Amino acid sequence: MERNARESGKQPLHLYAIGIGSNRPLSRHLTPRAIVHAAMAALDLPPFSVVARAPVIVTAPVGPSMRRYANSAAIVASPLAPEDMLGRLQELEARFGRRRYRRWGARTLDLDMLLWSGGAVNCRRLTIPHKLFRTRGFVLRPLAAIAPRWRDPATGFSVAQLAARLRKTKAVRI
Ligand code: A4P
Ligand code: MG
Repeated sequence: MERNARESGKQPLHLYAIGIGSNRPLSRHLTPRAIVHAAMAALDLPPFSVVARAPVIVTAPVGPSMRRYANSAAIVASPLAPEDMLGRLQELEARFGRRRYRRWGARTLDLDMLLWSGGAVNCRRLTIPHKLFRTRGFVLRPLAAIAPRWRDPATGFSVAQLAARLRKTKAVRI
């Protein structure tokens, strides 16, 4: 694919599974759900394009924040390499009013790279697959709706299998 892309003068496209979350409104109209939809629209403009979008779900907060979240996921194609992608996603978060006060604090928009078509990345600023995505229903439920067969390079399990395993663990705990 890369060679064909070079011959045609086009850059090769990578695929990213992006987790989207919001639990702080920006205004009366820009509720968390509306912010998630607006973020999806922004992810469909160059240098990105949306290949698949999951429904938006409402989830109970994990961590210190008390507010419920709107969560979703999208499969995004882009020529950007992971580190450049991180920079562009953080710019997008800032455009949607994101301020970083404390880890896991309430936020207008959180965009996490869950998986990418190139496998694993481990550097100071970036870990892909996202280090917590296997243990989180608010990530796996929407992701399983659009990419059930995408395999986690670390465990070999598909997203659908990871979601089923998580459901079982939760059922046992209850
Ligand atoms: N970073 C490393 N790997 C990645 C990656 N794969 N994608 C670094 C994106 N960023 C990555 O992230 C902190 C740093 O992680 C970044 O500067 C980047 O260099 P952040 O977005 O600034 O901070 P954060 O989101 O508070 O931290 P973190 O660890 O990403 O938290 P999570 O995992 O995003 O969890 N409950 C519900 N129901 N729904 C939610 O969406 N989200 C969180 C936040 C907690 N509870 C939640 C939800
Ligand atoms: Mg984050």
